[in-house]
Amino acid sequence: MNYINGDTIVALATAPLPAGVAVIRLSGPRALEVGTWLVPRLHHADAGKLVFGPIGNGLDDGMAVKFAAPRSFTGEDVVEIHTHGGRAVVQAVLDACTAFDDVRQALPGEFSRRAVMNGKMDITAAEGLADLIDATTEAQRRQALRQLDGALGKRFETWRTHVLALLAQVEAAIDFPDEELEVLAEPALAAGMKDLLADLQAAAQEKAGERLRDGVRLAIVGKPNAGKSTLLNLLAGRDVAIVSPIAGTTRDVVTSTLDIGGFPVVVADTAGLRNTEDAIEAEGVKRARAQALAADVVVAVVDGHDFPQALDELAPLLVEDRTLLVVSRAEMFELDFPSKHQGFPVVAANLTEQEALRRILPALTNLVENVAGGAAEAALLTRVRHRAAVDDAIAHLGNALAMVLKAAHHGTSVAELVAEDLRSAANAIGTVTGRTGSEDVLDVVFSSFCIGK
Ligand SMILES: Nc1nc2c(ncn2[C@@H]2O[C@H](COP(=O)(O)OP(=O)(O)OP(=O)(O)O)[C@@H](O)[C@H]2O)c(=O)[nH]1
Ligand SMILES: [Mg+2]
Repeated sequence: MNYINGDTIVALATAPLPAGVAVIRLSGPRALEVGTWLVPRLHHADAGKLVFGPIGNGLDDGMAVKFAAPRSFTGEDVVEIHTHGGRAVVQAVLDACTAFDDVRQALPGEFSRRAVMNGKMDITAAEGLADLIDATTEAQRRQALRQLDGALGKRFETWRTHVLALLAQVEAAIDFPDEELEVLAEPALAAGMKDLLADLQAAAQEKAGERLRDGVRLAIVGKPNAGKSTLLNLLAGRDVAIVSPIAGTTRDVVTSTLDIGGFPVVVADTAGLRNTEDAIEAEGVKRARAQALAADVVVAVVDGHDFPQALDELAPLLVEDRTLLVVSRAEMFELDFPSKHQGFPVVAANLTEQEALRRILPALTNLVENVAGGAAEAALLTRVRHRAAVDDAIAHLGNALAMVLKAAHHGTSVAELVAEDLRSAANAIGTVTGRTGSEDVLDVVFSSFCIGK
């Protein structure tokens, strides 16, 4: 099925059934008519005011509210019907709605898509809304809410306005061919392009927004029997991985998504690193190294008896500002371990005791904050889509700048080409908010949303 904007759409907007209450949302030209047919008391109700009454011809008793276009979430006429959250109840109401001509089940993200089409919000805000619904940690919630409030959209709009201002300067050169070279040689033009390029390049370097949305990747590595799986279970608060005194227990990568200091972290426990004849274990060791290399944060677990010599072998996997050393079996030693080793923070603990968390968690939260911190306060790029658009704009703007600089030297007539690249840069940036671009962009963005959003 395709998105057809003239249709009236209907879907369950609340959680999977059965539930205490279900909210069914109708939006489109026939929403008021269908809603009023189902709940006649809506007829004389004020917009935005709940009315109580029978629903359909004896389908259920419940409440309903109407919003008249354009003052609604989607910008169209909208009716929301609150029923009891039983599967049969909801199905009966949906069936009653879709029995009307031109009323159909909503497609994924179609309510949000219509809100964007009708100018109620831009695409980044709709993405923020989807992220807010999916947010599982406090920092994710803050980032999503900022994006929903339009902070990221504003950032992209500022960039676009900047490109359009540059474009206006270049178009002046096209309009007055005699002065073309002088206009292009205007220092403010190249300087403006360089500034914007630097801004976009800095944004393309940001990883925190995406990490916060998708989860920081943390790998636990170390030699066999060091206590890696014990640490994962300690962090998770349950038995995620098998723990045993036999070296080589963990062979596969075992992951668990946890909330560490308000940040979502995908923790990967890995096979102990050693040379082994066992083909399966060897594959596990290979995967462990790959995990560590791809990780944002590495936790190296070292048995106190092997500290610090066991670290020599791990050295290639340990990165400055991204590594925590955890010394296990610390209870077997009288003397304290140093708090730093080769610049890496060290936490020594008995990993079989809950108490160890008190020292490990703050140290881990620090590292995770290095990766994803700040994202909740600033309007950072949160999706590959955003980064791809910025990269695209950088390429076009870079071309334009190169031509402007060359024009001054070689005196070739390039204003048209420069303008073309600037237009492409503006378009690339505009696709992120939906200011430019085709409906295909909307299709791609909203198809990953849930039905009812
Ligand atoms: N006394 C003590 N025992 C620990 C500590 N940490 C882990 N152990 C024990 O050490 C053994 C090995 O722990 P695991 O967590 O399975 O070790 P691992 O690093 O995952 O080992 P592999 O999966 O084989 O690479 C288990 O018997 C744990 O209970 C600690 O801090 N103190
Ligand atoms: Mg293990």
